Amino acid sequence: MNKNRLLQLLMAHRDRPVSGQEISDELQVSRTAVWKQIEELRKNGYEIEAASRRGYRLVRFPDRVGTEEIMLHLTTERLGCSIIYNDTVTSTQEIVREQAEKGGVEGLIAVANEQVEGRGRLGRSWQSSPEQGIWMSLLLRPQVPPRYAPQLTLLSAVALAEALDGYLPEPTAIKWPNDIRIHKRKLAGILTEMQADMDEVQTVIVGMGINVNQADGDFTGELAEKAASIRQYAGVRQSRPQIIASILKSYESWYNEYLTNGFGAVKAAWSNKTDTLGSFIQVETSRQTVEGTALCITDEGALQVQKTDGSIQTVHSGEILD
Ligand code: BT5
Repeated sequence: MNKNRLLQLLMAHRDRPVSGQEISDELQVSRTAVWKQIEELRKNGYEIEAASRRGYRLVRFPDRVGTEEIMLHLTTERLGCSIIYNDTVTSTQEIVREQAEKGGVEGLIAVANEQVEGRGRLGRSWQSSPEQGIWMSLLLRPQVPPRYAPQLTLLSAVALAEALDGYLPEPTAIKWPNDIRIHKRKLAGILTEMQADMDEVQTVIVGMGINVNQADGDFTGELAEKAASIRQYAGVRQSRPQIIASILKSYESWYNEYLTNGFGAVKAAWSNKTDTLGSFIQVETSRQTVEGTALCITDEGALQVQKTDGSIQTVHSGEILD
């Protein structure tokens, strides 16, 4: 018997118990097989209530981000079509890179419960402790010129921010290029890594790190002041597989829009959702620190800054100092 079909059935009837007979009719298996599978699910951490004679009711999911748990919530067509779950990895970026080299399909994702070498941009590290967050990488193969790669970074921020807003009492804001913040604290970060030849992008690996269930006191050191989790604002623990499904849904719809109609709608949505534009900022680039008012993003996804002398400088990558 396919365990997913049993889970899907229990999911669809979470408001009432489903009898063993009903399950066995629906899935065309014996009642003993149903009972065995229920036991198997319980072993995997699903809490299933068995009311005498009335049947089974799914009460609680395990807090796992395994393939099966994610698939239960998925409503996408392409993104998440292949899911690689590992309990502990160095970095999910590495898992997707290996798959990309072996010809992995667009939409493939790698998810881990813990990363021991989670990384941010420019060699920085990303704290990815077990159980508490979503550490996920997505493989894309967009057919666009390499100079458009920053557009995908901004697209990722829009898709992620929009999905996370569904779990929070107040909207998030994007800090250029791709930090998702609430009350100026970092809730999520995005790392976009690209492989390209002269005129076309081969693969883009989008890494997303989202703080989900950390409680007060779980962020230490520099993160104590800078980081936040969804739980801290929503007040209760959240289901990580459900959030993953929401992110992929939002991502798929923005990605389809981008591939069909170009960057226009993404640019508008990003500009609406950022708290960077209009502010006086200092951006550290690899060569210098640029100071001025953040004006807008260009059609290629770079940031335009108007300096105090009135001149305008375009910044392609860098870090805005707080
Ligand atoms: C980022 O870099 O924000 C990109 C983070 C991407 C993480 C994902 S997780 C899945 C995939 N696998 C990986 O190995 N990485 C990706 P950046 O803008 O450079 O920000 C890094 C800075 O954020 C650090 O220097 C810290 O100050 C801060 N930071 C580290 N861990 C954090 C956390 N859990 N929450 C909030 N801030 C954090």
